[in-house]
Amino acid sequence: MRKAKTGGGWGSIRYTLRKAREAGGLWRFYKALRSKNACKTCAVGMGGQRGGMVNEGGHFPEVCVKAMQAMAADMQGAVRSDFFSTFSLAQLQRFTPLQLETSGRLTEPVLYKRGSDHYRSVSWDDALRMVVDELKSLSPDETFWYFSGRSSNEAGFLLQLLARLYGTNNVNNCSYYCHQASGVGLTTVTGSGTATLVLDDVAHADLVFLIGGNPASNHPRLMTQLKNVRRRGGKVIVVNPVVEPGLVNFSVPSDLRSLFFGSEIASQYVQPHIGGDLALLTGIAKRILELGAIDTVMLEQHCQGWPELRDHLAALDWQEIVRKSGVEKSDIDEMADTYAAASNVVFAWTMGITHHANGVQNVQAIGNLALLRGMVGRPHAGLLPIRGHSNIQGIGSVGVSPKLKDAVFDRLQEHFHVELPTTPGLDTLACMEEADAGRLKFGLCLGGNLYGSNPDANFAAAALGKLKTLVYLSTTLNTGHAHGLAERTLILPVLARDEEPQPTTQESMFNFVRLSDGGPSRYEGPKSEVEVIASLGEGLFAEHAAAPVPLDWTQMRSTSRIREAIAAIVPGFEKIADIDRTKQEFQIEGRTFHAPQFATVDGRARLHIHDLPELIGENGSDAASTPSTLRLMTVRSEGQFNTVVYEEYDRYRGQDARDVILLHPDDIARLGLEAEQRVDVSSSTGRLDGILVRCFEDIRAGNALMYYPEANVLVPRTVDPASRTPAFKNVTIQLAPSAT
Ligand SMILES: Nc1nc2c(c(=O)[nH]1)N[C@H]1C(S)=C(S)[C@@H](COP(=O)(O)OP(=O)(O)OC[C@H]3O[C@@H](n4cnc5c(=O)[nH]c(N)nc54)[C@H](O)[C@@H]3O)O[C@H]1N2
Ligand SMILES: Nc1nc2c(c(=O)[nH]1)N[C@H]1C(S)=C(S)[C@@H](COP(=O)(O)OP(=O)(O)OC[C@H]3O[C@@H](n4cnc5c(=O)[nH]c(N)nc54)[C@H](O)[C@@H]3O)O[C@H]1N2
Ligand SMILES: [Mo]
Repeated sequence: MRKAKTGGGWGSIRYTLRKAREAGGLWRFYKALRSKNACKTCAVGMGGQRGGMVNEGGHFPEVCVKAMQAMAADMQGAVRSDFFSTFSLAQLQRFTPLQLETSGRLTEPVLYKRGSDHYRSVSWDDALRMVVDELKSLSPDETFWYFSGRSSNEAGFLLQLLARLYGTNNVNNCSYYCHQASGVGLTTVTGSGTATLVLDDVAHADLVFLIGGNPASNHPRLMTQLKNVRRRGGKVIVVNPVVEPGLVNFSVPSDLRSLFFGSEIASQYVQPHIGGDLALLTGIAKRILELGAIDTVMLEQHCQGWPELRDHLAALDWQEIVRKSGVEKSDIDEMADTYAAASNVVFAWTMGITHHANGVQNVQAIGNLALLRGMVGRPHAGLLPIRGHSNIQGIGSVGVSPKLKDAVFDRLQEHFHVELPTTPGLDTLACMEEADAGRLKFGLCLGGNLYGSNPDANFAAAALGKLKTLVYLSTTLNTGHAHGLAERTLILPVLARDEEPQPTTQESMFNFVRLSDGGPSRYEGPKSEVEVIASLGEGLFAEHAAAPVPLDWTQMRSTSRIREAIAAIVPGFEKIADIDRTKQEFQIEGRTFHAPQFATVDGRARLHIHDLPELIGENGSDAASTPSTLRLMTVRSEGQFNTVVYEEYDRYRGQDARDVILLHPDDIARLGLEAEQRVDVSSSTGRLDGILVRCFEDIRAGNALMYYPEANVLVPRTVDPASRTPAFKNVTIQLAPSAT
């Protein structure tokens, strides 16, 4: 398959027309996309009260093939009424993620009991009673509650409240497999865990560092901003072991000049080794210090730790930096020169930074670099973690984490006159490990695919299999509904955001809260997430003599009542109380730093010092390392959304299959392999046989690329100790020719 020469462009437009046909016609599809609902895909922030395809700066049209994919999937038609009686579990297990996703929207609760061949339908009443009875029979810390990032603030808030009032803090979300390192890292830098800037700041940047992300596929709307930076005469430095075609050139479909002629994106493209970022970022910082291009007022008056960082940088050895980053000194110098000459600099990053055993340190090193030149704490510059799911940030803000912020904890108790548990809650991987140890009995997942997103897929299936009861609130089927089933697994069908009967809210990665109107339900059967949760609350607490709770769960069926509670409880969310009446979407107070006054106790930002880690597999840093060791990253293709694979091919990287490993021609030769040959890939955790070797010049030699989620069999449960984020991007692997 030929690799795309540019990202976006006519390919995206052709794709749009195809998706529109699938969704029942162009006009119906356009109306759905333009409805006043926050976009369902990533967290760049689109839609809401200004209508779909409008960004936070009010710009229209913002087109994105991913939004179309997600919308077409929600409009695809209901699952056939005989689907679950026709296909046995064994057959579902052989379905690809695409076949599961396109089986149709779920419309009735279904139950699988171990020993039987099929899921069977159950009534809503029976399903809800089953969950309530099970919870009543367990002790709260035998349960866990996992949240994906597509649900609303209202559903997120209500479910975490339910879990805590029930008595457990085992409340967590997919962020622990995603941007947790950003949240923890940023908090140690600015005192606040999210982006320090707003969209308008990006619109004034003259330099963007884009580190460890592939927004051409995963955040296409951000590409417009990058194109604009270049058009204004600014620069974009991309740091990525892989040359992603869409980051070299991208045709923004909504811009005619860009559509016809393409837009150059990267002005400098730097390819470190996987895991080389900390050394590289530290190297740029050292060079900035050597150039004297530092903001002394910022460092001396508004930061803690400057003398220590200055001495540390000065003492570092260039050879060590070059060796541990894999980047030549001349390239580091060029990056530093560009940085020193720029006035408004934005640092943006994604999973190439967080999916490492030193993810938090990576984020801190980005913080250091930005603070060195005073690029945090003023307009038109700052730190920008490019978030994943459309409402993952909101879910975290409203309390979906094992430990609540002190203010939220206190106000929750006060507001509802309740006492919340103080036992420590488990993060996502810890829940899996406790389940595996047989200490958890029950899990409830508000969306997502906990099985498919986990490292060590075989372990994940075994761990979930030890639960007595697993409950999914889902819109469509995914691999988690076929693998890793508990003794009893229940799937409850829910409405998508734009089918909600009442308004809901979402938060973008720029800390902007949007109002979604909802809309008519497309199918008979699914219920709104809030309704399901409130029903569980009514059942669980109504006659729960042991723990009488004064909260009226029937009132909690109203999203506006829930918003009143969020406004009273979550700092910065006061304006959410009457957002459905005012229609005033808003920026959350206290998170954007346009002045050098930070959210730390003394108002100063923090600088951090790190030892530079060895690249894995080199210098004996890793027990498994041999001359044939490679570093493996597991990433998304152009045609997938997390564990949901919409297309088997990857248009940008020119791949027509997913059971492939992309290797640099030098590595293919070094290992005595040939392109198109099948190999067995093994790691300390697992093995995948019969994987096709693909010659891929765009990857830095010494590193390999495979697709998530299939490659999760190989990913060990190694986590960043500071954030508990797994090292999905840095796996030591060995290859051997397949026997057949
Ligand atoms: N279409 C679509 N959009 C999505 C998603 C999706 O699956 N599909 N997922 C959403 C979610 S939840 C998230 S978190 C984001 C994910 O968005 P990304 O983080 O862009 O997604 P990944 O495919 O994981 O790609 C990470 C990039 O990091 C690079 N990389 C790997 N290892 C390293 C390293 O050590 N250093 C550096 N500097 N780079 C490295 C890879 O080459 C790749 O280009 O996208 C969100 N948006
Ligand atoms: N190897 C490897 N593993 C990874 C990653 C990686 O890069 N490499 N990335 C990690 C990252 S960044 C993330 S965020 C996780 C993803 O982890 P998750 O968020 O758990 O997984 P998704 O695949 O996004 O979940 C998709 C499912 O959500 C359901 N869904 C969709 N819309 C809705 C809705 O409106 N409401 C409800 N209730 N359900 C809905 C559908 O059933 C769909 O099948 O995976 C992580 N795992
Ligand atoms: Mo994510």
